[in-house]
Amino acid sequence: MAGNRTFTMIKPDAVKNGHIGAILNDINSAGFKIVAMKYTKLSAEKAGEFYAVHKERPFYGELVEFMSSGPIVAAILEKDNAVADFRTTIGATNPAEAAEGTIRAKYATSIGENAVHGSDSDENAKIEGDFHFAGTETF
Ligand code: FUP
Repeated sequence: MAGNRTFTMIKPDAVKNGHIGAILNDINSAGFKIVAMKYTKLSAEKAGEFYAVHKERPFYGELVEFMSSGPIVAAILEKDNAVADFRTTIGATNPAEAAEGTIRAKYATSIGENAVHGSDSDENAKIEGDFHFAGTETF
């Protein structure tokens, strides 16, 4: 059965470009409830740990540098079928391929600086949410 929680980050590009409010509004309009949220900044070490699965990929160094370059908004979201529905809401990794109206189509600038993260499985949603939030910060 599909789980009802996913994890997201509003990435440094979208924060810097002033899109936090618009993106949170899109998230709420798509039917997601925010059950945890914080405005924070990842150290290079923490960003490297978060994206360790991509360690061997050619873009890993740039990805870690970018994700630790400025503040982010991290959040846990709740909705039926959260992981799949949120990936539909954000659109394809490459904003040039993201469907019209999706968050990445509207706010992302490139495949590397693509405005938002969305977990790709229920298992990773749990791991990623636990990476950023204590149980006492989740409601
Ligand atoms: P997604 O699940 O859509 O976030 O995409 P991936 O897990 O494939 O990639 C994670 C992050 O790596 C992307 F958000 C941006 C970065 N990336 C690149 O910089 N270049 C690529 O070719 C692919 C991904």
